[in-house]
Amino acid sequence: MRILLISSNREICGAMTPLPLGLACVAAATANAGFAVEVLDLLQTTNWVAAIQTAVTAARPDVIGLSVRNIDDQTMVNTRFLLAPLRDIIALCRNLCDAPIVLGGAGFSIFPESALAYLGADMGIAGEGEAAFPKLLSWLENGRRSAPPAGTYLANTPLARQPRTDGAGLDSLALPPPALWLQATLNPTWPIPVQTRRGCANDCCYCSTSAIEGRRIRCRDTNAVVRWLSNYCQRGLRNFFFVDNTFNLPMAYAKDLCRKIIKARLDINWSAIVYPKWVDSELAELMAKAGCLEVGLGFESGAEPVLRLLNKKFTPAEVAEVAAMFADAGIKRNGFLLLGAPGDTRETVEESLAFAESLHLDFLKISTGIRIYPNTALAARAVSEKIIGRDDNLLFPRFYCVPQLREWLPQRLADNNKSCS
Ligand code: B12
Repeated sequence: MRILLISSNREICGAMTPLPLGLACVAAATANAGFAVEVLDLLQTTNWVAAIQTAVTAARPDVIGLSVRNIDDQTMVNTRFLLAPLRDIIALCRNLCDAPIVLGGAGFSIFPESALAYLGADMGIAGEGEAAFPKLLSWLENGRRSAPPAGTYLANTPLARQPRTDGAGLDSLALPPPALWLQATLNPTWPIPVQTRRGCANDCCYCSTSAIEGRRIRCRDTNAVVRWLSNYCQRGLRNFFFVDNTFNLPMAYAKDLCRKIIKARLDINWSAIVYPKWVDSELAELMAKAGCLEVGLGFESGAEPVLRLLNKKFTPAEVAEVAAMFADAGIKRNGFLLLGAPGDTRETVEESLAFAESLHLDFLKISTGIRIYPNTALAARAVSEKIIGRDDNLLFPRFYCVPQLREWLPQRLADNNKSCS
């Protein structure tokens, strides 16, 4: 069977542009299972229509796999819904060939039923695709004679929510070599995404990660990660982004990884996302020595009662300690605030803004309102507070914001900007 895998994301965000690592992982696993695979990344093309026409004509696919990453930009004011252009991609594929279209990816995993219905594809897989996609291909190849493999959602077929399909340890899943997914014309400023762990058990009340990666933390062998990184270095690529939800957890694993990167003298630069607790100065220093230039610190609030309602396990004092450790190690800190969260009042918002300022961060992103994802504690709260209805289709972005702050927050933040300029 010939398989064409298309990454549909066309959102370029400067030096942070996310190359499609997930699709590349699925491609590597599919090729290893004996299928003929071609990968098309629409980010790395200038004319997506021509690129799809050329790829479909050349590959003559029996199945097309399409990754669905972004649903929207998670911004409450003037929200951008990013799924509509995918309908055009699917329509074009349908015009060019009869291959069934299979969806997968982070955005799809959060909304399998509603994304499948909205996009009008044939089927989809929620969760990780390395094991599930080749199984689905074999099922299609064998004429769909048995029940579809676990984890599959079929169009127009009401199914119970499918079980997660990620039983395997990460070391049994292939890592994609550069040639499989990076074109020769790759923009050298875009970091190569690296994933060393999956799963997060922190249960922040609004977060969708457990729908995408599960709650169980699974780690890849650090030697394999270092070998993988050095493959990219050999191609002259030295700029990476660790896409792990929390680079610092488990801390012993993070230290081991940094030590091995240092020992291998890879001479790389990278950024990572850090949970602002469970960091010590040894870890911050090891990260700096291993090439970390910048960390994202999603502390979201500076007010203890709000942090508790968000189900954060840290206090503002711990965030300040962690921020200082990274500054001392020479690592830049990007902070994130989510205002209008459960429990927020004008006073807690002022507290959070003052707290963020006290950290002397290198960059601060302030969001107002929190994107509501299905099956989260925040969604249940939003239903009970009548911010959303029980049956609202959350594929179409809805935001939690304390009603009394909805009007005031944008004005307050505009004042903040004025006083900064
Ligand atoms: C790291 C990250 C970033 C980094 C990316 C850095 C980089 N260079 O790659 C940064 C900070 C830049 C970023 C930015 C944004 N992000 Co982001 N990001 C993530 C994060 C934490 C990890 C993504 C990742 O790389 N995973 C690793 C790979 C291996 O996994 P994967 O892609 O999911 O692939 C697996 C499966 O999904 C599946 N699969 C994938 N493709 C396919 C295809 C088929 C056919 C099949 C069968 C299976 C399959 O198999 C793969 C392997 O198991 C996710 C949350 C999460 N835990 O997933 C959010 C996430 C993807 N981001 C999200 C968003 C919204 C954004 C932004 C729009 C935020 C903003 N307002 O700026 C931007 C968009 C950027 C852009 N231009 O597209 C949302 C998307 C959902 C939504 N509401 O749209 C997520 C899910 C977070 C969330 N809120 O839930 N992001």
